[in-house]
Amino acid sequence: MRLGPSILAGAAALFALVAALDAEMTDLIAEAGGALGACEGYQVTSVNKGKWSLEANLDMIGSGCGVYGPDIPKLKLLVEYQTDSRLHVVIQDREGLRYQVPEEIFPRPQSPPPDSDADSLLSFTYKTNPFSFRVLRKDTGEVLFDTSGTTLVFERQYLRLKTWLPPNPNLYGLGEHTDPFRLFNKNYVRTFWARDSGAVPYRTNLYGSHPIYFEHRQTGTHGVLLLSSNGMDVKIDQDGSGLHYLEYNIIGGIFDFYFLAGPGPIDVAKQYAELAGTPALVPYWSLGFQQCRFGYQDWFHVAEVAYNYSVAGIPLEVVWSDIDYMDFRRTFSLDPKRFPISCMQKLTKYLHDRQQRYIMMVDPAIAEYDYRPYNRGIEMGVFVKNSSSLPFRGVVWPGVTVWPDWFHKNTSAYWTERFHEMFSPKSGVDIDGAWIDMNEPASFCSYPCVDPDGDAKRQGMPPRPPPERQPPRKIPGFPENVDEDEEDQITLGSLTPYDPEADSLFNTDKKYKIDHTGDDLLSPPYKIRNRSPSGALSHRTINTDLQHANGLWHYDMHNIYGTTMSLYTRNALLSRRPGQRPFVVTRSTFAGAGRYVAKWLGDNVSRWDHYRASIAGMLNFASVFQVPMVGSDVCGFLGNTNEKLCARWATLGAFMPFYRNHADLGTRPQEFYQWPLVTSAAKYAISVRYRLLDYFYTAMYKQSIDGTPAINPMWYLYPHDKQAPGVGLQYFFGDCVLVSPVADADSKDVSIYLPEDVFYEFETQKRVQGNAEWQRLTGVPFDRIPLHVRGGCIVPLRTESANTTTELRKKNFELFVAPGVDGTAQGSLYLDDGISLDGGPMKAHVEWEYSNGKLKTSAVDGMVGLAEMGFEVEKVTVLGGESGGWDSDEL
Ligand SMILES: *[C@@H]1O[C@H](CO)[C@@H](O)[C@H](O)[C@H]1NC(C)=O
Ligand SMILES: *[C@@H]1O[C@H](CO)[C@@H](O)[C@H](O)[C@H]1NC(C)=O
Ligand SMILES: *[C@@H]1O[C@H](CO)[C@@H](O)[C@H](O)[C@H]1NC(C)=O
Ligand SMILES: *[C@@H]1O[C@H](CO)[C@@H](O)[C@H](O)[C@H]1NC(C)=O
Ligand SMILES: CC(=O)N[C@H]1CO[C@H](CO)[C@@H](O)[C@@H]1O
Repeated sequence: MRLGPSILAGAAALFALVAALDAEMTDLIAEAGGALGACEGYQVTSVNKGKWSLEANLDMIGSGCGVYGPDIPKLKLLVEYQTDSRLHVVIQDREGLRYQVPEEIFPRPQSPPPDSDADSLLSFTYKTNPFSFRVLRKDTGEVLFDTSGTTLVFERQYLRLKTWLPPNPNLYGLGEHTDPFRLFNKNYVRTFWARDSGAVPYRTNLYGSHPIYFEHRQTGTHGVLLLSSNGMDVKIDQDGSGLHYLEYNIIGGIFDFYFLAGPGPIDVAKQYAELAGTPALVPYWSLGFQQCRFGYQDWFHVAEVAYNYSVAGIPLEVVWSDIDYMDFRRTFSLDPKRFPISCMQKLTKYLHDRQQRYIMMVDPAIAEYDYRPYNRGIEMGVFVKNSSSLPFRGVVWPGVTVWPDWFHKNTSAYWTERFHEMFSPKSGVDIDGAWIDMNEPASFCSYPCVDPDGDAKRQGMPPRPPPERQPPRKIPGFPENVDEDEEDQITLGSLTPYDPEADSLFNTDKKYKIDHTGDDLLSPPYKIRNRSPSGALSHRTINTDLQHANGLWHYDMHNIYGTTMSLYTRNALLSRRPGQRPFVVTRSTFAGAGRYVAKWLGDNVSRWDHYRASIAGMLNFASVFQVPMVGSDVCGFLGNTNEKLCARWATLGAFMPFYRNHADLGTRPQEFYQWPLVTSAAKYAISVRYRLLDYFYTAMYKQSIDGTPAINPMWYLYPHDKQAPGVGLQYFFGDCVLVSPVADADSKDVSIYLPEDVFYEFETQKRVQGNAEWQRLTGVPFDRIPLHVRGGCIVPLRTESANTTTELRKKNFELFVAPGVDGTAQGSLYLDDGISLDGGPMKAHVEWEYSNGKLKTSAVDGMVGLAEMGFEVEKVTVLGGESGGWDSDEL
């Protein structure tokens, strides 16, 4: 959730804002070019070569150019061949006093020197005067990265480095953004600065920072990570002679590059996972369908949604509460009238008895108010402090707030204690997962935030409580109404004591020494294109000149605040239910966040272009950033959705990893049961999804093991296809099921691209020959989505769907065998208990191979077969019949 309250005023105002900001975005690139031309760069003055590494001193040529503040005259270059496919290149100050992304948040890979007969796929070459370098493919000499176009600029608050790109480069990644999956390669700037960014114009900065790109060529794919959390602009353009380039413009830190050799796209994905960390495997239930809304105003409302879903016969796995449940919007509190603890306990029991789950939102900002979460924070000293050593004050939903400093020694214990108290299964609300929002961190206080009290008042924070609670409704099966006047609170007496020593990772006295003497941390000379009215870095977040308890400055680590919160929240959930996989969904992420969290794409608008943009968003996170548990607010968040859009989105969302319908306060209700067409779309899509759920869970499992993507863009599976790199609206769910959503408003037609391969329509099982051409599908009903099974695949399915994943897990299996061009097919299935961190005592992993009309089954080493888990394959269908077409009763 969302923008400031003024935005809630209406969609019209919102779109006007978007248009105005768009208009400003014209001349992106030209500026300061002349002055930078005078920078002479650095020269190599000494070199020290090891077997697998190289160290060199770089000294500034001349007296420097001082374009955006003082230059740093003495640098150090470090080059390491870390594995056969990974090259590490660092350019930093010789003293080592500059900020680098802390190890705690991005653990560096252990890199034993490659053994003597290992060989690197990459090679590094450099020029000494002025210094520049290239990274090449060793076997072919193909240049992948080449900084010779401009001199290196390394100033205290501005770093520049540029690489040449091939003609019309295929670039992906560099998020978070809402632009096409294949990035623009002209007149394009990607800005990295986490901000609360609901419904923002395209081409602007969003909630998260993932400074990794994949570049795909017919000769191979490679990846480049610039490990930096500093604010930056990455400019992608063509120079006067038509040569493409990519240029980093960073306002601090160092150059810390990792080059990943591929050569296939999936190789690069796995190499990135090896570097950034493989994603946490999510609980099986979290793949079920979920419903949320800002505006479920009391506990009856929540229960009624769950009840109405079952009346409509639409499976619902999880129901969510947005900030409505809080007392005056204060994090870690319950509205005593609308969400009293005794009722919340009845609600969670009701849901759990029906095999359903409950998730609640948690914001990082803590209200400055006399209640335990604030008082404990003061006692434990955990809030971010200003230069007077007093908590920095800003404004969020509850009015004036302060923020946890994740790098304070006590914060992990503080945060876990909050979860123990508020969400204790015995005396609190027994949630099943946590939703963390506003963690860029967002503030409603406009920079400079000199009068937070006044600012809060002017914006009406906290908002008046909603109108009196509706009279309690009778919900069959739901506990009888409780005493209307009951105003109870969570009692703190019966807490399980929490042992803060249990998670000691950040519980250290480690202090960083970063030299920022003389730097302007609020308003650095180079202005990144932060999309805020004033452009100021600290606008609507906390001030960038604040120092965290471990000595790091917010200026440098702003972009990792949300990921640090993610890690703490995961730990807090782990300590509530030890041994069980936590489920945390976040808004702000940094490189490597997939190790802890799932991600929803933030505050989109109920519009067809946002429906389309959700595909690129998902592909970025799942296939490039290694945050595979990702999805959009199905049917759209801001503004009113409509029946056709919601029906299409219900079917599209079903083929994204994280599947949740969510709407904004004051918008029309959009639960899937609200319209017959949407009900039909949801029933169909959920039943297909659920039947495929173990197939997809297997894909998520593989990604958690070695980074093999669970969602694949077309070009990952067809890297030599010439058109695949530009296919942005079709993708593979797992690596076998091609999803080709109808993309245009109110249309029943879609052009789909099929590479040269065999496919089978999922519904009709009809064989379709792809011939590297676009085909027009017509008359796709609004409650259907075109799906194809790729030839060469064996897809395991549950024999039927179910109302919850608990019931689903009792069903048997059947196989779809989709013979490939050569008549063979393969597939696999992984099964475990779906909830334990280690998968539980018994795990099955089965592989199938089909050739010459015969099916062979084997169990993967160390795992059991299906029979041992109590399942069998009831039916095997070899796809390729001739009948079919869409349902004739068109909707
Ligand atoms: C549930 O269904 C009833 C009956 O159609 C309706 O009156 C009520 O508004 C619905 N509640 C919600 C939360 O959708
Ligand atoms: C799903 O079905 C099971 C078994 O019939 C039942 O116990 C459970 O209450 C149902 N849950 C929902 C949400 O309908
Ligand atoms: C940590 O919290 C304790 C109270 O629980 C407090 O006494 C101590 O000073 C805090 N530590 C720091 C470094 O603020
Ligand atoms: C620090 O914050 C306190 C409020 O917690 C405020 O009174 C004080 O003026 C602030 N100091 C500075 C230097 O901004
Ligand atoms: C801020 C924003 O626009 N967020 C999301 C809204 O729409 C698309 C599609 O759902 C997402 O990709 C955006 O990230």
